Amino acid sequence: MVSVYIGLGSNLQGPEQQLRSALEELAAHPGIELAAVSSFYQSKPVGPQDQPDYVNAVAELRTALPPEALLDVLQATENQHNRVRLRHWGERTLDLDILLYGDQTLNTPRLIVPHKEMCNRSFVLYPLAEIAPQLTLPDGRRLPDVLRTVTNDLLPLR
Ligand code: ROI
Repeated sequence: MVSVYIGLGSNLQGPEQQLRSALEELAAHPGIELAAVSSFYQSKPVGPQDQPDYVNAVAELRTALPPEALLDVLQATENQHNRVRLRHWGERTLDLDILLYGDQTLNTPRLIVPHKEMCNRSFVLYPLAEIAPQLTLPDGRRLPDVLRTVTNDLLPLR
């Protein structure tokens, strides 16, 4: 079993409910244990500003599924949510990104782990720190040190 951290994001079609039902679907998968879920946060869009704010969260999954099998499950879940993605870095119904897969580094045509942008994004780092405050990244950097390089511009949801 490995601990996997995933990022969840949505800014269309009831973002909060999109995240809640995605988490329920993942928890119901026989090969996945939902170990922790962060608070939900409202965040300003990274990318074009003429799109709704996002709701973001991070979850810890425990699984024996290999990375690409887990990716298949996440993509099937996105598709069940009638994922629409209107433009590059634009609005979307549901995004499920593998951020970290244990302490492994992966680089395949389908999957790059750690997620390329995670260390630049407040909407990933702050929810991640909430559920894994002492995490060390595969490159040896400690999460609290990375966190200090990024402004916390998130709003707790409600
Ligand atoms: N911006 C925010 N705030 N949250 C996201 O989840 C998100 N996802 C994306 C892009 C379009 C880059 N911007 C985002 O994919």
